[in-house]
Amino acid sequence: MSNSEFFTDVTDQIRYEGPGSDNPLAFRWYDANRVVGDKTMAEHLRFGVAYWHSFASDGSDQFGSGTWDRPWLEAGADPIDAARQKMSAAFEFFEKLGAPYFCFHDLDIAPEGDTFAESCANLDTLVEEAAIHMERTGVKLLWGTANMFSRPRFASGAATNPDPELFARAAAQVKHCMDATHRLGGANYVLWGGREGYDTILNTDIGRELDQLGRFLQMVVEYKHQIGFEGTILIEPKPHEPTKHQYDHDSQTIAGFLRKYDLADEVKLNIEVNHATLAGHDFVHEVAVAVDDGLLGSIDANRGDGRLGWDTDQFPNSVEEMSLAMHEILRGGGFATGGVNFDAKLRRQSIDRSDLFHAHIGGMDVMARALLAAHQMLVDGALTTARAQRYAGWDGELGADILEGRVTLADLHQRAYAGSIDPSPRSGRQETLENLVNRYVERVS
Ligand code: XUL
Ligand code: CO
Repeated sequence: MSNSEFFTDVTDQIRYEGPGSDNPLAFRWYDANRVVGDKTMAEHLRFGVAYWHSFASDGSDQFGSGTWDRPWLEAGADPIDAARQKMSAAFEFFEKLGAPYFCFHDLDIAPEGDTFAESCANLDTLVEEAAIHMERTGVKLLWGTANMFSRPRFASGAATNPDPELFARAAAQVKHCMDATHRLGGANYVLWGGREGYDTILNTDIGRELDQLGRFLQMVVEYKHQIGFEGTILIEPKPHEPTKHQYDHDSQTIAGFLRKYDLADEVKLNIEVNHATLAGHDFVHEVAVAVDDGLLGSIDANRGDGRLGWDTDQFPNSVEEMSLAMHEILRGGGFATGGVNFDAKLRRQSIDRSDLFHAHIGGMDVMARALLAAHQMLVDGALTTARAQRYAGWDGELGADILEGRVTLADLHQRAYAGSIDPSPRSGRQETLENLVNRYVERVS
């Protein structure tokens, strides 16, 4: 089926066998063609595999070298040949998994050259190679992005760098990566501000840096229109790591930033589960804020570890957590150009190539189950009705008078004073609702 054979333990495409199956290399919940509401599971979830964690990394961490069996990364090969091998492995995997999309950073797919021009030429070469694989397999690009955080030149940031030449170098890289994404028909273009923040306020002018970031993003939007790119520009929130403080802290912070720089109609969010955790939020909070503000774009599905304060990027395994998030996503109308990208990596001890399959199958099944639970909750109005009842007063005369500016503080004082305002508390019913959610999660079938 593919033109490479790195994943010899998996001979055929992973299939749906249903919840009763004990086959670890089969889907138990993700049934691509199953219709849920008005779309198939595949159309709802739009799964993407992250090139960086699965194909460009070897399992190394700050304390030790790589552990994973990744023959396509072995040293010695010419860098372009090695990148081609890596790409063959990636597309073999996408095809066997049945993943409809992938995501990449420029540096994941092509080696850097000695000059910027050489790096651009390398990327162009591998983009043409990707186009051939995509044509052959039908796998599509969910999003592309530029890596502007790994190399020493970006130590003080990209757009927020104190040196305008660094800003210019970053702008050039983004332009080239947007061209690559456009060439491959990408559904979105992502900007994660890896080092767009600071390590110490002692040397930092926050006002200037935010203005630089705002202008950078405006240039990205202008260029998108110039080349006719129809995908969505997405910003990915994260509160810290690698910098102590990152400007794209969380959904609400970015919403304010986008309004300040007149970008709210042009840019949406790519929300990552563990970045929400690091910001001190539940993932569902970040998603709900985006949905209510019309800013939901896409998600990076992973999880953190409750006892570790860093970005562990583990594959998702909580149906409950994802059901709540999917409920908000569906409430907002579902994904348009976005999808579910597994920005998740294997543990360092999961050294086998086939572990990549087990990880993605598990993640896809969790998301599929969550979709089913969320859909049913929404159809039954389990949470939406309870919410509507809780706020019903705001749909009445008093609520409308307040929100539409027909009454003042003094008017309300007068009404309360006269006794016509006399609120009585009602239960928030948290435990009842928690039990209700659990029932949906349990009963999904
Ligand atoms: C880093 C992270 C990135 C972005 C793309 O925490 O999530 O991989 O998703 O640059
Ligand atoms: Co991410």
